[in-house]
Amino acid sequence: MRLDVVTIFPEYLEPLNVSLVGKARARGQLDVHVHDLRQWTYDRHNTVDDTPYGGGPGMVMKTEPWGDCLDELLADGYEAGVGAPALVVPTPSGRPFTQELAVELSERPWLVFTPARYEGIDRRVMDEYATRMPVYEVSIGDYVLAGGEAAVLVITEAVARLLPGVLGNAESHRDDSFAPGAMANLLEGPVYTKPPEWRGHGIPDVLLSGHHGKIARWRRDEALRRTTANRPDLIERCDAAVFDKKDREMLSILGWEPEPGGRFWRKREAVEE
Ligand code: 6GU
Repeated sequence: MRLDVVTIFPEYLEPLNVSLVGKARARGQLDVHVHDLRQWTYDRHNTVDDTPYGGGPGMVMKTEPWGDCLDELLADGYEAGVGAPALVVPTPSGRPFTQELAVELSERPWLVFTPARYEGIDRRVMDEYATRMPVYEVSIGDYVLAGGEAAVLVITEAVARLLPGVLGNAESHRDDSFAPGAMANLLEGPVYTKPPEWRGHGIPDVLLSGHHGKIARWRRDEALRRTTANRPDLIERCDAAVFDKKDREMLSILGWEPEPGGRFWRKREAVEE
C-alpha cells in the first residue's frame, strides 16, 4: 500500500518510522511519502493560508498549494502504476473513524492524506478532487485538535495493522473489539500475566484453572461488565439475538433487561444508582 501525507509539519509524521508502521515500511509492505506543502508555494513567505470569505476568526488554507501539490503527486503515483487513489481529509467535521472504515481503507492500494491546520482547507479543493476519486472526510472523535496530523497517525496505524502480513498472526484481528461482523461489539476485558501476585494483587483463580470453557465464559462476562460500564451505547445497539442465556444472566446482574423490541436497556433502578 502507498501512503502520501501532505502537511506543513512533516516532522510531526516522524512516528511513521517507528514500531508497527515503521517495520511495515522497512519490510516494503508500506510505501510512505511525506511532503511539505510549502514546497508548492511561490511567494517569499511561503503562504499557505488566507482570511476567510464572509469574515470570522482564523485562517483558511488556500486552494493553489494543495492543488499544485496533489496534481504532482497524483501524476507521480499514476505513472508508477500504484492503482486508484483515495483522498483522506482529516477534519473534526468529517464522518467518524471506525474499525469498519479502517477495513475499507486498508483494502485500497493508495491513500493520500491532507491534514490541515487553521480553520481547514478551502472547500473547492475537496470538491475538485471528488470529481476524480473517493474523498473521505474523517474525524477521529468528538474533540478538537489543532491540526489533522495526529489523526493521520491514528488512521495510519489502524489501517496498517490490517494489511496482510503486518501483524504476526493473521488471526490476531479477528477478535478485535469493533471488528466488523463480530458476534457482538463488546469491549475486551482485563488481561494478566506473571507474576501471579504483585503488591498484594492476585489474579482471578479461573485463569489458573486450565478450564477453557470457564475461562471463555469469564472473559465474556468481563467484556459485558466493561462494555455496560464504559460503552452502554454498544449494548443498546446490539440485536439481542447475539446474547446467549449466560450473557442474559450477566446482563441482568449488571442491571440490564430485554425489551419486547429485542434490544437491551438498563433498568430504571440501575440508571439511578
Ligand atoms: Cl481529523 N482534525 C482535527 N483538527 N480535530 C479533530 C479531528 C481531526 N478529529 C477529531 N478532532
